[in-house]
Amino acid sequence: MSARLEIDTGMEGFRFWPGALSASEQAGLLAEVLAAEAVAPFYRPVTPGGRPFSVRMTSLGPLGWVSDRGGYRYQATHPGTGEAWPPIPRLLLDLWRDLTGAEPPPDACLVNLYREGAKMGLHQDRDEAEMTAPVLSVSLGDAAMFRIGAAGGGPTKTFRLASGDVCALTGPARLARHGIDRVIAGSSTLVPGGGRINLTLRRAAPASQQT
Ligand code: MD6
Ligand code: FE
Repeated sequence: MSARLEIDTGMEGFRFWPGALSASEQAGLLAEVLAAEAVAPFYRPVTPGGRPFSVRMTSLGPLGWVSDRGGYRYQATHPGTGEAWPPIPRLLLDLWRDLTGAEPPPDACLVNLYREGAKMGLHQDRDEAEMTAPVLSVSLGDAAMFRIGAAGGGPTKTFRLASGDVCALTGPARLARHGIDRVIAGSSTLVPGGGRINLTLRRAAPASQQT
């Protein structure tokens, strides 16, 4: 296990641990995600307005985030197969506990797959019942330019997220606006077929609810 050293982002509540996952941890986590893909295949959701995302998505855990004509929500089953989502890998649950210390543990892990040209517009993560719980993000594969700014608007900052980097939106940054401007194709060989995978751990159901 590599050291998990936090750096100062200059933004209160935006926490960043570059290189938190060792090469073997990254490879092990990727293998679990690719195995889960057999049960919960990546698919391209559409926005409530009907526009397809350029990012492919799936989820792990009791709940998964979905978007369709009906809006954004968390649900217990994959929208394509109707099956329950595969479990959240142990490494991620341990990472959540070690880095955030937050209780209860996460009950949803959104998995984003960025192939060539995919990006994600500025957004807020606000579909969770517990908006005081952090959102913890793990990056695998190609590096990406992550843009983040205050919830209310104003200037943004850009951070390069590389494979094995972990960051979190907590406290005053929990509702920060953020997105992925671009992925730097070919900057990593980790993901078969190229690209970037981002995993975000959340607490989607109320803390009082058993998961
Ligand atoms: C991504 N990340 O890195 C998109 N959300 O592909 C997110 O949308 C995100 O990095 C909440 C907290 C941290 C994040
Ligand atoms: Fe987000």
